[in-house]
Amino acid sequence: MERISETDLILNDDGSIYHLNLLPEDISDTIILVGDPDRVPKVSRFFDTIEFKKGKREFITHTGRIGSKRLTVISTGIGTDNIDIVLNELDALVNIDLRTRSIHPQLRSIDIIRIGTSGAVQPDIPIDSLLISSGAFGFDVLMHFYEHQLNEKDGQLLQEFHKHTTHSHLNLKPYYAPAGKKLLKQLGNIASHGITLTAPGFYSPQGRQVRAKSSTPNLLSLLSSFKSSNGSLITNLEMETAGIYGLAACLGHQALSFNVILANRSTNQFSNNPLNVMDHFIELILNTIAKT
Ligand code: R1P
Repeated sequence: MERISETDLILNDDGSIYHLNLLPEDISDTIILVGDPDRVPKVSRFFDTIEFKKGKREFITHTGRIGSKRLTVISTGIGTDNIDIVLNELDALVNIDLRTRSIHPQLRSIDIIRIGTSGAVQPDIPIDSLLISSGAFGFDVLMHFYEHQLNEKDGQLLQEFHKHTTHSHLNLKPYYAPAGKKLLKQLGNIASHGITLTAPGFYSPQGRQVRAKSSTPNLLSLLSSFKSSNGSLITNLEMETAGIYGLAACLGHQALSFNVILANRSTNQFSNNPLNVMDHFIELILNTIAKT
């Protein structure tokens, strides 16, 4: 039985996992991830009971129940660098015996569901709508540090997108990761589907121009003009989904990302009521999860 070292897997004095500050019993098999720590109580207020609350840094956790369904909501903060921490530490909580530092002989799979905000890149996607990522391209580098495989269809999609981006002078090697099939089937009928682009920043990496000059002023049109040979389009931009999908697949977990579309980058519209819109979709998604 291989023992994972103290520096590979860091634990706190109480035996909890380093950043999330959680013990295995603190989390359920269904995890809701949100970016904003203030969104955690906005999710858990729909729980019938809350049994557990803890936080460290940007990682706030509430666990409770809706009916008999046990749910955990955790904030990740912004970006796929944080996703690396959250996904690896969640997996350690379910698949590693933290006392012996050995991998459980029987691996468990958990459901990881993101509820985040996002900007659409196609002009016909309405603001204040909900969109499910059927898959995500990553412009960040996270998944280049992990071994991960794509099926032939997804591999071809990635190749087509990579070729498309070489038309710009962006010297990037994008990666692709699909949504978890089981979750897409269970929860996929409450919104339309699209391909998400996960960006490694908020401003120029998402085509915004404020003061710093962008190297790629045509980024939005480069993304919105991509059409795969089977007709798939890039629908929206955010900062976590590709990392969540890629690492969940590596670790044998299911992941699905819901994007609340607050902005349309093509028509330059922004939601008049972002908090109420988010509340509405949190309730819809939780009710759908509770029925599974
Ligand atoms: C940027 O403002 C943040 O908002 C989006 C992006 O992915 C990024 O994390 O998601 P959240 O609203 O879930 O944080």
